[in-house]
Amino acid sequence: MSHDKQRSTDAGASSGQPADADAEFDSLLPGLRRRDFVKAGAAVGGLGGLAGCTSLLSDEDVEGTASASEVDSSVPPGEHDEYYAFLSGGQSGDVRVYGLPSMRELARIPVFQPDAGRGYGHDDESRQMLEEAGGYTWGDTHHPRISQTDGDYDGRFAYVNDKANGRMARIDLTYFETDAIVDIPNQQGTHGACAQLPDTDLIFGVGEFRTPIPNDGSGDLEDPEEYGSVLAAINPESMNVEWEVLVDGNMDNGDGSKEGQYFFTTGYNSEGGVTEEEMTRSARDNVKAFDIPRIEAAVEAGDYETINEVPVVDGRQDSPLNQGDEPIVHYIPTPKSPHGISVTPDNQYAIASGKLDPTASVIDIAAIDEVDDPADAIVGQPQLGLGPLHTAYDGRGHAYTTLFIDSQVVKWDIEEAVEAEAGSESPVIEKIDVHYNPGHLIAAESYTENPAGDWLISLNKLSKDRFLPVGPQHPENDQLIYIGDDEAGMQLVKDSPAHAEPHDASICHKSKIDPAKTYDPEDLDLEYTDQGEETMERVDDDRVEIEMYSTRNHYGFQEMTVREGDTVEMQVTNIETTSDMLHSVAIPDHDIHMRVAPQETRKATFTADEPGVYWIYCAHFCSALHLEMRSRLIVQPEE
Ligand code: RUQ
Ligand code: CUA
Repeated sequence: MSHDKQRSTDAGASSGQPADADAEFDSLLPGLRRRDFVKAGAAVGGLGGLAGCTSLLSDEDVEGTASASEVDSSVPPGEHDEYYAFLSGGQSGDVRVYGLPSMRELARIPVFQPDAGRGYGHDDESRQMLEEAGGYTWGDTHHPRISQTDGDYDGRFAYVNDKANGRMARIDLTYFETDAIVDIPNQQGTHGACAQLPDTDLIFGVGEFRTPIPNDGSGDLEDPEEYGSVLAAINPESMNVEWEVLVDGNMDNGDGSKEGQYFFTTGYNSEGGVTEEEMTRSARDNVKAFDIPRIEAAVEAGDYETINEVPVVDGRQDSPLNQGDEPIVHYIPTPKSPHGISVTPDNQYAIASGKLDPTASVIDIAAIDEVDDPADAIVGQPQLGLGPLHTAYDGRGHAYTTLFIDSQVVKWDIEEAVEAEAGSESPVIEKIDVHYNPGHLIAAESYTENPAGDWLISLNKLSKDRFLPVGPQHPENDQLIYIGDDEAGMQLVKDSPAHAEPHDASICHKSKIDPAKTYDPEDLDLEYTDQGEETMERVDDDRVEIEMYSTRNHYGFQEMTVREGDTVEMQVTNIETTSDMLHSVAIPDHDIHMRVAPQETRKATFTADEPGVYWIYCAHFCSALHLEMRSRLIVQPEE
């Protein structure tokens, strides 16, 4: 079977969609027909061995699919994984925690959506947080990034964007729960998310959708020339937006340089178009390099306009702040609608993937401020394959880039790419087929200064025929690839079906995260109610306050009687000290499932608006007498 044929079977016949994508791609790249490219690409695949060596192999040798693997990825029953992987949940609005290399899903952390499994959005505090963040029932998480200190994961927090509603959330990694959400003013389509490194001094939200700013109907809504998008800098402690920078064109993904000076974003639609055709017209867009100290100096100097209470600095190309040789934003012309960008672990390069161009652009970070023509900061442009999207690192000088259209991951040599001619394929070491159409990929600790270099996950958008069919919506397929053996090459280890729709991930060694076993009551705002301290009080004509505990197998009150129309504030402490001994307060017909983990106190406020008897019960299976763990809520009819 020729490589070409296989591709069309893989990508075309079973779904139809990628074939269309190819056709589209052809139209975007006149002069480079897809088929020609695949032929050319075939010459450089195979197991090239060590960095930079590429061997010329025949078509047969480059199928690339390592179907079986000798790599031991087994994690026997009862044993623990080596890594935590945090995967975004896309339009499900959550972040998933996997163990690696088993790819077992250990937890789902709800972020932008209520989740009864964890009582999230069911108690007053989390409900209020979701309400104050806009009151939406969903979000679209793409880029989970773990906080760093000194260029390494510190295990304190993870941050993740909401593309749908322009928000950024923080997850506390002591409790593995969302503890803050900011609704970012002046920004729609918060896409890229990343920290200022090496110490997580700022979190950046990258605005993708161009809108009038402010978007309140006051300006000309019809004229796209009047639209803009901003980069938002968020304080990681207070989660307030400190400042924003207005730029030309769409932005997309982002990553920070390792020493804190730059934040990079890719961007498409420098054309400022509003239709697909307009957005893809020009052959070049740009990478923006935001000079953070200069932007902060401009804010300091009062060089901004306050819009929706946020200082907005003008970073457009014709801004006075961008004239002269100390611009606040460098616009580096890059082919064509570049998508992913990531900084190499040694901070030498920022690598942007071409998306609609088969190359990646290697930007020399030290050169950005030296060159007269920003284009000269690009020191390498290897030809990788079709639809390059995202790049990860192994810490041994190799880059790994997803090829969306080719359904492959390509491994290439970064220094070789700098030495080779632009457009050369010689930096390519090998390619491996993935199934199918990968978006992101992530290597263990790739975002730190010291990647681990052993495991890589390719987050594939389509799974098609890989699993039992479950109706028209298929799972995604996150594939585990071993990259620890340069001689043997990349080895596909396992498929892992995923609920819609992981985008990106961060992988962190287990030694860097220290999750709590029980809650520390000191960390919570609500007061602890021990056995014997339970109270039930009518504080008002129509308000009852209850404070009680829960333990195996009962609640502080066997029954609670209130009047129809009462507002009931029910606070519950789980007084268990044993890890994993959860209880909950499920109230039939009141839409409440309040979870209480050991030593945790939560409160839910509700209206008792229908007279009757409601059996409060515990929904976490806690003991043999779990079913008996109940209490009656008696709502007396109004007289
Ligand atoms: S994006 S599949 Cu939202 Cu990170 Cu590139
Ligand atoms: Cu407590 Cu079930």
